Amino acid sequence: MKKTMSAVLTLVIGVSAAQALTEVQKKTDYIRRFDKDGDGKLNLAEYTEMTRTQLAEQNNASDYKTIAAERFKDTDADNDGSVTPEEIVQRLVRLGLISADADTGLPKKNGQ
Ligand SMILES: [Ca+2]
Repeated sequence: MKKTMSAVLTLVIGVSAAQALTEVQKKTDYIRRFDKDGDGKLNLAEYTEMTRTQLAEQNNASDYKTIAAERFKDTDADNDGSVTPEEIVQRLVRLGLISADADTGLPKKNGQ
């Protein structure tokens, strides 16, 4: 998993500040907790569980399935039915929810 983590950080933040690196790293670690089958990405069930947990932490868990489905669709950039940590982090950066060096231009996915 370390190799993938490194690739994620390199792709997502480029030469950005250490603070952004820490933020992306923390988020990626958090996302990986929900990868129950260990394939390196989240399917809808795994993503839904992550969303349910996040909303529960925010005391807003009533409609987590709808919210998860909407977010999952927005996150799954290549429409393959699973979302990678890269796709999740890129969405969060796009929405301004975490910081990264957006000026370098973010890749659409980790293709290599
Ligand atoms: Ca998975």
